[in-house]
Amino acid sequence: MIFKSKYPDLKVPQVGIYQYITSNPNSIPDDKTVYIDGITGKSYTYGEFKHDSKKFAAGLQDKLGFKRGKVTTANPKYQATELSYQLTNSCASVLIVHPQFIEAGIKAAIKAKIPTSKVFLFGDKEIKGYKPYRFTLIGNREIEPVSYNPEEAKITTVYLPFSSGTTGKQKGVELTHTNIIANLEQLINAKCNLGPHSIIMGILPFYHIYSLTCILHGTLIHGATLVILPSFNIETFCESIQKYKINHIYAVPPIILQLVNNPVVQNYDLSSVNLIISGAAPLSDELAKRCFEMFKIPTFQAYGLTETSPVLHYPDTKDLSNAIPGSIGLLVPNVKAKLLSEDGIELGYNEPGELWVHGPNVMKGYLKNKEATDSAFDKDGFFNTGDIATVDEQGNFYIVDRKKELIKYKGFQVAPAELEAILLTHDAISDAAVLGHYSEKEATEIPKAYVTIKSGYKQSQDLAAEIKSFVDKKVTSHKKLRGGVYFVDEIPKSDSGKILRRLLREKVKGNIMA
Ligand code: 4UV
Repeated sequence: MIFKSKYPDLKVPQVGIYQYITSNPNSIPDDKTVYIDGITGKSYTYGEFKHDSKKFAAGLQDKLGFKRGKVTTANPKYQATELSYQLTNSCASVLIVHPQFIEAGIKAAIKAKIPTSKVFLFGDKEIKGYKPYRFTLIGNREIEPVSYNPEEAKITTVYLPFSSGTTGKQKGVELTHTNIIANLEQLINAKCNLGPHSIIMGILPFYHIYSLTCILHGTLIHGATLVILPSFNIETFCESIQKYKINHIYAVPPIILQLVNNPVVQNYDLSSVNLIISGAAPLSDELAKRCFEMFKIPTFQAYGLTETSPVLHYPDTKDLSNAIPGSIGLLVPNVKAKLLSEDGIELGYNEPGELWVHGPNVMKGYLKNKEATDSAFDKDGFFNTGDIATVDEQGNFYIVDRKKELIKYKGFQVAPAELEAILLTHDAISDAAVLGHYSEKEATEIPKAYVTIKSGYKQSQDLAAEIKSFVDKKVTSHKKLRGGVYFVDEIPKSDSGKILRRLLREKVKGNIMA
């Protein structure tokens, strides 16, 4: 059966993203603070945000000849090879990089054939001849935003985040103006209790869709204030909550684990917080309950994917007595879903099946990848999430398993195919597969490699350690083989050469030679 959102359908404004986020539905005055740097306390008003974005747009147009198109956001901690893959794949012509990661940025730009004159820095300082974008790319005039007619808004890509989808390497996800605007409207109309009263914690990375839509754009359309921290440190996190009286936290499960386990938390007053939303990876019931018991902060899950802009499910946070621990909440407005059995049969209530969804927030497709796009959708336009879910009679959904290859380390995507390709370049390895294993201790999955080795090589702890370090040096921190490297006799494959991951998982259970 097809499950429909319980909320009334809504009409999505068909305009450009800038017009939408500055449409000011809550009549916020220009001098209200929108962003606060949680470390320095420096703040920006709604008025400054608008003027600066228009000047930046003028700079991009006047100095670099930018036309309408798309923006891709990348993990600032990427190694050069990872970044150059994304730069090349997205046909990037300019790179703005954090000064801390300038070495990798320059190497990646050279590999992706971006001239060094088009590499700029965040921040205020010039380093090695590379200039801050703020000094060079901010125009002297304010440009009026490009206006989009409804058809253009629907088909023009505005953001290009990367995701591995159900299989293979990372792919550019084409999200249109309408996709993002639809998702913000869906969030507002799904009884999310956010508004001008909200002071939101900005700890999650803005290059990831969760933060890009819900936090960065969400703050603007709700008329809220966002306190931004550069990285997670439990003391700074709690100090900022206390200092700025943060009342809404978007989190991932390992942050909640730190809150309940780290004794330093007791030194701070967290009483301003009235809701924690956890997403990007499964949150155990037990952890959510402990957080509520210890701090009296209601802690619930939401769910979504990069490909769905991202939010698909959200709990009823206006009336939390309706929200169910363990559930990811209700379908947001305008979204239809179906749950399919292994044989493609549509299932009913309380039957676990693969979750397929349909809605205005679902991506246009994967950039320059028709094959992956075609296989992500069925003939009725439903998109395959690759997750296994159930739904109860009240419309609450639960994620019970994941069918796709993806591993989530602390909410970050790890594509097994990418690590497998690196493993196969090691001299000793004849075949390899990477699986995710759940670590209760860290409240996250961790990637573990299984390898077969070529004749002439001997299985040993040293070789396993050397292979681990070989991979870890080539990837950003969240992709490291934290679960270790294990030797197996064979990687089970289908006739077409696809790794049979479930079978491998069964085979290695309690039977591993390391
Ligand atoms: O593509 P992605 O990296 O996207 C995300 C999105 C996270 C969101 C989205 C909307 C929210 O409101 C929110 O709070 C968080 O992470 O990875 C998508 C995959 O992550 C897993 C699932 O396997 C998706 O296909 N995932 C995301 N949220 C959950 C989850 C969850 N609550 N429980 C279990 N798995």
